[in-house]
Amino acid sequence: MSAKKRFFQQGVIITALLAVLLSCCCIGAIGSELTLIPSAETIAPGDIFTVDVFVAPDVAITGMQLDLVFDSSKVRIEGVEEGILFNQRGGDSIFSKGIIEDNLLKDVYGCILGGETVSKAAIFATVTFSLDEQASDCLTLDLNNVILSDQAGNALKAISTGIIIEILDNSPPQMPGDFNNDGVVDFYDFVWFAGAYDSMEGDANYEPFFDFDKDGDVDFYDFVEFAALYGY
Ligand SMILES: [Ca+2]
Ligand SMILES: [Ca+2]
Repeated sequence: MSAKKRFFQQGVIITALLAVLLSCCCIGAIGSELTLIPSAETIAPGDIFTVDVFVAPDVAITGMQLDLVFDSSKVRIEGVEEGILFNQRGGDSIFSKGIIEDNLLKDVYGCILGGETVSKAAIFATVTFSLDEQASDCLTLDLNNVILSDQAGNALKAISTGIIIEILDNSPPQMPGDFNNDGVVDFYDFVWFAGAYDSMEGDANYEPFFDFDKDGDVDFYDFVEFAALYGY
């Protein structure tokens, strides 16, 4: 291979590497990412659960605010707590839990006192919800009006993603053993049964329909009765 050809090939490789590096830089410049992280993948009517607002800053930030959009016919907000985002370095911060208006938790904000900044990803706030006893289908949560700011008070780009959480149907089974009411007693029902195994009356995971012999607990004797229904 001639020196000229080798030089040309090296040039092509360097150009390609620069293009990849530049595209990576551009991805990083999209903005800080906000993600909602629920404490459970699925929830059942009456459940209390939490949702973390997780922030991954792409530049150093000193404050932020947001609104959380929820369906007040399905959930009620029980509390809002500050996460460690703005005091992860040991400094002081101020935090406002926001105001609840219809389907909106409005103006949750926080910032670091004393001009410090943070750039390490962490939880900004944790919201505790209780799901209504009549809630069904699914629950959608979204972030709105998100503003992040730097040390000088400039607004920074942020992208946020909402979530949809499945709501389990815990109405009593129409047919013994068919806990999810889909017409068959199969592995999915077994998973439900397993979740209640070893529970007693008064426990959060106890339901009378798992307690086949009605003696106040869900144990091996109930499993034997459930197993006899399996496959029907
Ligand atoms: Ca079933
Ligand atoms: Ca029992």
